[in-house]
Amino acid sequence: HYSFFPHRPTWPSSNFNLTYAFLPENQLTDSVKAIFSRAFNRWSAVTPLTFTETEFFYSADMKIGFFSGDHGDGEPFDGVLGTLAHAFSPPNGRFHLDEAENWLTDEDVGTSAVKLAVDLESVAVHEIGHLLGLGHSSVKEAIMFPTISSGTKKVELASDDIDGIHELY
Ligand code: TQI
Ligand code: ZN
Ligand code: ZN
Repeated sequence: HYSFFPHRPTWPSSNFNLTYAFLPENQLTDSVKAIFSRAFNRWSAVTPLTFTETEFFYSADMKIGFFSGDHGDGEPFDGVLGTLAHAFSPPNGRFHLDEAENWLTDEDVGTSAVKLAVDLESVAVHEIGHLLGLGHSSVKEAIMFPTISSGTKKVELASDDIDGIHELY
């Protein structure tokens, strides 16, 4: 079953049209940005929320960046595997990914790297759930279930995820 953060934080109804931006220093390719866009679309399809990319990092509601090790928020990344990414509860908007992971993007499908790789879109759909206020779920099919196998793609919201997000928005 789905869960929420303590005190059930959400984005306010005055701000359902949310913006997101990528850390400029990361210089992500359009195909990597498209993966995040698809992940946001999974959630906008089932909520009144919209997500629009902006180039203005500092004023964006949600800020996406790849970092390695200690990056100043008290939650250092740990190299390959372990923690892959983290996102904070609303209305914080920070979504950080561990630069050290072997991120699986559209280009790498079928590569031998698949074994230790982590599917970027799957992690993005999960972390966006956190950005919107969902905690973890006990339902193993749910995107918000706190385990994913290396190299696995899991991007479809389960009915449990949808029930949870409908309680918030
Ligand atoms: N990062 C954890 C996560 O996002 C960080 C975390 C632990 C957390 N407890 C939390 C975030 C409570 C918010 C609320 O769950 S992770 C998975 C999964 C991680 C794990 O790197 O371990 C995914 C990131 F679900 F597969 F285990 C993405 Cl998809
Ligand atoms: Zn961080
Ligand atoms: Zn999680």
